[in-house]
Amino acid sequence: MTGASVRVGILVGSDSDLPLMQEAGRLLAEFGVPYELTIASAHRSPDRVERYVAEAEGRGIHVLIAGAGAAAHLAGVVAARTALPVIGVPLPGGALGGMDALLSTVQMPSGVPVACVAIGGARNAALLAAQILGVGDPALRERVRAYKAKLAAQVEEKAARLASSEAGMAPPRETR
Ligand code: RP5
Repeated sequence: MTGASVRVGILVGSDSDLPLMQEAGRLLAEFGVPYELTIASAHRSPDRVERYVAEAEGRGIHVLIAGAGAAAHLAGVVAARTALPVIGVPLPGGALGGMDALLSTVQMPSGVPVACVAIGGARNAALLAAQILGVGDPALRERVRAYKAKLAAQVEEKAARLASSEAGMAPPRETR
């Protein structure tokens, strides 16, 4: 999804991050949030990152999502260059299974916040972006509310299914 009305810019450090981070795009599309996805590496192409971030606000982007693995400095570098909210997604795949990316993303110095989601948490990043945009967009906020209501309904349904199965039966009184 691209165009003049893009509201969320998703950056990934490498094309190897795409399969996971495309999930964020899919969820934004479900919410009807125009987004774009591009590759820009804090280490391999710092000029491209800087250029993208410098232009983002002027292009109407309101939230930036940065997904990277290993020594994941992308979200922090983006946050250093903008007053827009930045959501970092630490990605697994490095030798440390994402712990490296998690710590690199979350441990920002005071004054330069990154809203860091869980390792591989691309969907939550999209959801958080939608919630941020929803502050000024009641219709979008309603769509987020409906999404959460659907999650709750799914839990109710699963609990009901479990309760009506043998495994979900209350244990006999004497074993409690
Ligand atoms: C990071 O290094 C990228 O975000 C990616 O997760 C990781 C490995 O990149 P490639 O070597 O697969 O391009 O900068």
